[in-house]
Amino acid sequence: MLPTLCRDCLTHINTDAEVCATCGSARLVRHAELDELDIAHVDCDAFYASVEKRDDPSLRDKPLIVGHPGGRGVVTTACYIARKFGPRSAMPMFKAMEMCPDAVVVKPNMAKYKEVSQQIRAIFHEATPVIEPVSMDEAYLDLSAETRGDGLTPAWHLARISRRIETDVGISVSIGLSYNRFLAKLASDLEKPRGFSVIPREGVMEFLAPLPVRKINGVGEATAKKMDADKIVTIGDLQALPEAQLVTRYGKFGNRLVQYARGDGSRRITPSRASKSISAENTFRRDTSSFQVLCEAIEPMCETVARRLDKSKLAGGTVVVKMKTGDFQTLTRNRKLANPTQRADILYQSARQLIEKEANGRAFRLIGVGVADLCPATEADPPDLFGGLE
Ligand code: TTP
Ligand code: MG
Repeated sequence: MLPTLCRDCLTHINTDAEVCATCGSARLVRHAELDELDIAHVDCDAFYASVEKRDDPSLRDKPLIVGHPGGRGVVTTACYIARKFGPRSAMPMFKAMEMCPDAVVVKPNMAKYKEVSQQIRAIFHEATPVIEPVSMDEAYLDLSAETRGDGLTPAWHLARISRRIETDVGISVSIGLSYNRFLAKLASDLEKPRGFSVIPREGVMEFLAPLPVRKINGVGEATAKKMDADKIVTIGDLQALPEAQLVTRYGKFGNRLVQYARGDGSRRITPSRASKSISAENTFRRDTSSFQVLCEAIEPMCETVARRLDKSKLAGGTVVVKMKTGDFQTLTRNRKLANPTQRADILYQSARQLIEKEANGRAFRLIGVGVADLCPATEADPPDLFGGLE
């Protein structure tokens, strides 16, 4: 019996049945390696168009193109109904309209897509802190046990993400699950829309062999043309060529192509640094100007921040102190650390120095400590700094 998960009710199924005994759904993911694979890529389906359809249900069953109509405009995206007639992203609008004259055209609304993107990211964060957004509508997720710290499987989290995005945000995503980034990204594109594809370790070269080389992330139009000329059409064609030949012809990318063709690639997911911070703060019962009281207040906050960093497998590269004066002015002071840290004592020492400069007799009603410039915990607190004792 192969590990199987129902994508609709999130039940792990212990039979070979074709439908879920709990909810009757046939949307099952079944694979021998399902519970071992932990690197995922999630990509929204026809992102801009899906958001527009969500907000105007009269568009739901119509071919929809998002872009600036007329003139020299190009298609930003086409919904899956319109795609049947040929329109694609980056195609001149006039050409798309020739192919699909009945298409409804809606202008892009970037502010709205950005908001949706943030909502989606918050849903990813419920599964793992190790998320690397690639663009507004796609991200890599590291769902290895060390990053999650719960007993649930990566596939369960992914099915839940997909279900939550459908119910709470109102659009759909496609999921790729594998053991490295390259394969996860490739997988998410295999069954669009509403897909959930798994690329296993076992037999990976055979799996990849029939796929077109254009499926490889990084093979753009120019490289694809060059490959056409070299009669490299499928990943199998790449597998058959000697590495030296590919390197001579495609430079450094040739090495990567060789790796990809074998199913090798990086697993490293780097959480976005700028978009997140972790902090704690407290309002005093009575305003205080005492440096000592301020420092005593931040000590437990540094512990809290350190604990949350540890739990999220992240480290902070910059310490941030926030202070609000009795007359409601907010001061924010930053200090970049020599190395990203997870340690409460290092946070405390830096925060203390920042506070010292501000505690010049003014009374404060609130103080907070946080970290920004987040990065993976593996980059934190190099042990040699502490004589190998840490
Ligand atoms: P994509 O994920 O490439 O495309 P998509 O989400 O529309 O469709 P798919 O189901 O194939 O993933 O890009 C995300 C959004 O980025 C897309 O909705 C519109 C925008 N975009 C452009 O503005 N120009 C482009 O050339 C592309 C490719 C995308
Ligand atoms: Mg997309």
